[in-house]
Amino acid sequence: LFGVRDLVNEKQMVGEKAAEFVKDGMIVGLGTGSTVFYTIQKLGQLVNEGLSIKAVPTSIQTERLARELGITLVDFTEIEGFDLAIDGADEVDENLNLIKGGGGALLREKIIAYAAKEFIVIADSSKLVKSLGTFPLPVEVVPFGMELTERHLKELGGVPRLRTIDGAPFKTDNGNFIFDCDFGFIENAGELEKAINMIPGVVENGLFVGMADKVITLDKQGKVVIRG
Ligand code: A5P
Repeated sequence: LFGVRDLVNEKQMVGEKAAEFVKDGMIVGLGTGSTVFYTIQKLGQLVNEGLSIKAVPTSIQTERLARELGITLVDFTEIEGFDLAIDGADEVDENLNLIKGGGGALLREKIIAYAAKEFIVIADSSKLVKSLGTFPLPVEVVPFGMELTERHLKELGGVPRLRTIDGAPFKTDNGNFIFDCDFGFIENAGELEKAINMIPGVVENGLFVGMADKVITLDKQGKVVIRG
């Protein structure tokens, strides 16, 4: 359907478009992943040319990249919130609800998106879906009692799989684990988001419901469009 080359190109197009929304003096939340990579690179270039922003990264990976590019990073004691947060997504539905967390950074991403006046999502065309749920929903859980947490996720109708890397459990930047959960097509994302978060042991899940203000993506002709 989509060539890998085309998707890379799409990621760059939407990623760089998002950088246009960043204005001088803004406090910006920087997302994680291969799409926002292009936004961060562009911001690095703009900062080099004189743009002045303060940023907070949503992952260790993004922190490294931003530092390399000379973007000023601040911590939470220095700010009260964000003018803007920009991030990718794993799925985006027609109501601009999202599944995120494919890269494992969902908790920090959600904390920052929640605190942002505006949350802009960037997505290549492979991310656009009618209903959420083909991409397994990432759920971050604390290690203590994770077998019980897994059971409760099953009781909600999910099929959880512990995320692993090189044969060992994948650890998030927060020292937690991730269950990638197949819930089939998700009919009521808002309800599921809340129900999952009611399970003790769950830290957060990758459903972002009603959070995205804008989604920057491409139309069928490959032109950048802004929804929302
Ligand atoms: C990271 O945990 C995710 O939420 C990412 O935002 C998401 O996986 C998008 O990543 P890509 O831009 O690499 O597809």
